[in-house]
Amino acid sequence: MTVAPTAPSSGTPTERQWWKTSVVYQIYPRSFCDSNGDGIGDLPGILSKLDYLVELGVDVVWLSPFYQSPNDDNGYDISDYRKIMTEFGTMADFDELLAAMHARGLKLVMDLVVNHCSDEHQWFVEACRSKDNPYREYFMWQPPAANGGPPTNWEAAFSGSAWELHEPTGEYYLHSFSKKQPDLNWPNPKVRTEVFELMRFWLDKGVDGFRMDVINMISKTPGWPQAKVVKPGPWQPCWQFIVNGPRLLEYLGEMRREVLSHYDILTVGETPGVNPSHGIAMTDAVDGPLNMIFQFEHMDVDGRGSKWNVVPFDLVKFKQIMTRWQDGLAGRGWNSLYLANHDQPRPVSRFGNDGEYRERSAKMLATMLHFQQGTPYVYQGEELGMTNVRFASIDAYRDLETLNMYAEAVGTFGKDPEDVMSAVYVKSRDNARTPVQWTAEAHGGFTTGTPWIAANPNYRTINAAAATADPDSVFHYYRRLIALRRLRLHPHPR
Ligand code: TEU
Ligand code: CA
Repeated sequence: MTVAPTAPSSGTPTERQWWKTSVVYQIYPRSFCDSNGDGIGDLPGILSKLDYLVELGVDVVWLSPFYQSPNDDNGYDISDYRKIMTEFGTMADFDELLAAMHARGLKLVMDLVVNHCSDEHQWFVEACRSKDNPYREYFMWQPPAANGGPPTNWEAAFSGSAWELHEPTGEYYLHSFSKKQPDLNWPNPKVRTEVFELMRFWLDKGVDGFRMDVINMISKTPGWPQAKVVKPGPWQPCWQFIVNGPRLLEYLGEMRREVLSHYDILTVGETPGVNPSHGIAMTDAVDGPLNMIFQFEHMDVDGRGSKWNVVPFDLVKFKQIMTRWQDGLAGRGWNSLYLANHDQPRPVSRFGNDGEYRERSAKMLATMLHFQQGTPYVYQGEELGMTNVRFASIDAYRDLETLNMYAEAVGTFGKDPEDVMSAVYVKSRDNARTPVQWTAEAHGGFTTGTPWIAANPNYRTINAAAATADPDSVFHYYRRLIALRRLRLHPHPR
């Protein structure tokens, strides 16, 4: 399938492929900077820190979702794709932020979450009214199994069954994540049309691309097969059935024809469970629908079967994985380069040493990553060498993936709470979601109020104010690393 891109052909190849020579900075708005003292990060807070990002030298900012959401999964459960989340601000705040970014030469990439939406989205509210409602087939419904239970034994990524019974209409709906995140039914062309229209809404406002949440889950294995029993309990891992389905490239090709090829944008697909051959199919320089993808093989090196079954990470295996992706995509596709994001533990704690050698290992990891071929991603606070957190009690954690796992492990399977907490300390997504540490003041200067999640107590020594004042800090090392890449890749500096 060769789709001739109709992207604007102006500019030199490098300018047309600016996403290859850029460094992307990811912001998780909820934890970045709170401007109004309600303890929740917001769009004006981001606006106040743009000059910090310009000093760091990044080119693109990826914002995790800021659409209207009940925040069951902190914005990855969208109830209105064309409204700004109340806690984060207004559409006027967004327009001001986008203009301010562009005025500084920064591009803005949004998080497109369309494998699922929120159960509070109007589409799902309508779909639940009756089995023959026009929106019913926007979602994936199945009748109960013969025993009255869920259609398959599939486990949701956030624990429990991947099916929820909607009693009034007597059918189950699929939710790969939480039960408040019903999967959208991509085989329905009306769903694809709705998605393409919402993408154009934001692209026509001037945004510069999308990070596409679990985009390789939009095509699933048909026929609802049962998953192999590999662990105790009724629910079994089903990743093999929910990623890389038979129509994935068809849907992405349609998205490219209908939307992506008409704009000069960056597109990166988040694609768990892929190997380099998937990477080439999705990012092929000629007819790949996406610019690049996030693969997860190097994120799975310290978990056996599950992220929570922690094993020491194998450095040789880590190097083999990075090499396989470099060699696999060289001259064919394009790699994203990342060690951190809002779902992953802090790299300096996970792959380095967050004690005596914190700064040195943070610099080592950055060097290893930024000198590979691909587009590097810096996650908020990574440039400060921020570390994992260790809250004394599960009550201080906020992430539903963590809380659901703990409740199931301790409540259902009777596991020792201390053993479960030892996995939480190492792998909870909240390690990446404690407030960015701006100063040594209360809560790291993130808020003048009470933060929605406690700050890491080490903000007193690890913070942006100290780092930007110290020429030998991790921050200035990242700044020099990014500048060196720019020198090498952009013969004509900005
Ligand atoms: O994450 C998808 C994904 O693969 C997750 O299962 C992730 O690997 C896991 O949480 C790691 O522990 C995306 C978003 O990045 C995540 O924040 C969302 O919760 C999820 O999709 C559902 O939208
Ligand atoms: Ca706020």
